[in-house]
Amino acid sequence: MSKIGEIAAAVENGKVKLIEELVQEALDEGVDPNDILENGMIAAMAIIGEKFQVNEVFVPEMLVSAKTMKKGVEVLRPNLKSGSLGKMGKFIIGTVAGDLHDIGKNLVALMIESAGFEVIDLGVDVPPEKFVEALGEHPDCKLVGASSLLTTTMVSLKNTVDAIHAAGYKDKVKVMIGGAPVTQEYADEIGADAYTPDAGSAATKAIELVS
Ligand code: B1M
Repeated sequence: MSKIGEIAAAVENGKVKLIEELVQEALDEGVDPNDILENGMIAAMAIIGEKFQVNEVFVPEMLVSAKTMKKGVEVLRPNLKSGSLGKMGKFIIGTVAGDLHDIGKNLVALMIESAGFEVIDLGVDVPPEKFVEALGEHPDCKLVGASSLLTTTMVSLKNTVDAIHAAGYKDKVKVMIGGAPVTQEYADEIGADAYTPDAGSAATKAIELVS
């Protein structure tokens, strides 16, 4: 099995103790960190999602896979970074109210940071008013990112955009949204400024929005 295959299998099977060593070995062998992320870890999480849908795995297994992926990303982190911290300005990010998924949000945060932004991460299950509060604490911040992984929490994206606009930030702050069930169409419908499908394109879009 290839190294990437071994990494994917470790995430899929929740081999928390093995993952750091495997990722380090792959890096030492010169495997591209983006390849490890996309074709190893993200691909494995997609398989876990499919298995969950057909009752082949359950929440505890999803949790262990998530924990494994997080450990793997920590080893990758220094290899994915490139930009100099904060030169592009601030970026407030969070997973919206009612939603506890944070792997995608963390990857977006990592890529945004790599693009040179200072990231203010509000965590998961973030109510709209907390996004607004953070903007009050960081008046120089021009970008907010909100993530949703559940169809049931997409409405929280709308509530977040509405709250930011109602607080008077419509012309000062751009809101970017994303997450597996989110689409460009939905972004247009709720008045978000941008939708991007993945972490890499989120970083590119963030740069575009402040340039
Ligand atoms: Co959950 N879960 N989960 N889960 N989970 C999904 C999302 C699901 C699709 C699985 C399935 O049924 N196939 C399904 C949602 C179905 C739906 O809404 N239609 C689901 C469900 C149902 C649930 C629960 C309700 C299960 C239950 O309790 N019965 C529950 C809800 C809890 C809650 O949030 N209130 C739940 C719980 C969990 C765990 C806690 C066990 C765990 C999360 C652990 C954690 O995050 N710390 C978990 C996991 C791991 C998953 C799957 C398997 C993997 C998610 C993931 O990390 N993917 C997921 C299945 C799947 O996604 N295929 C599933 C890897 C990650 C890199 O991708 O997050 O999509 P993703 O991020 C991508 C892009 O979406 C994008 O960039 C990222 C990287 O390129 N992106 C953005 C994300 N945010 C962005 C923001 C942007 C731009 C791009 O701009 C700001």
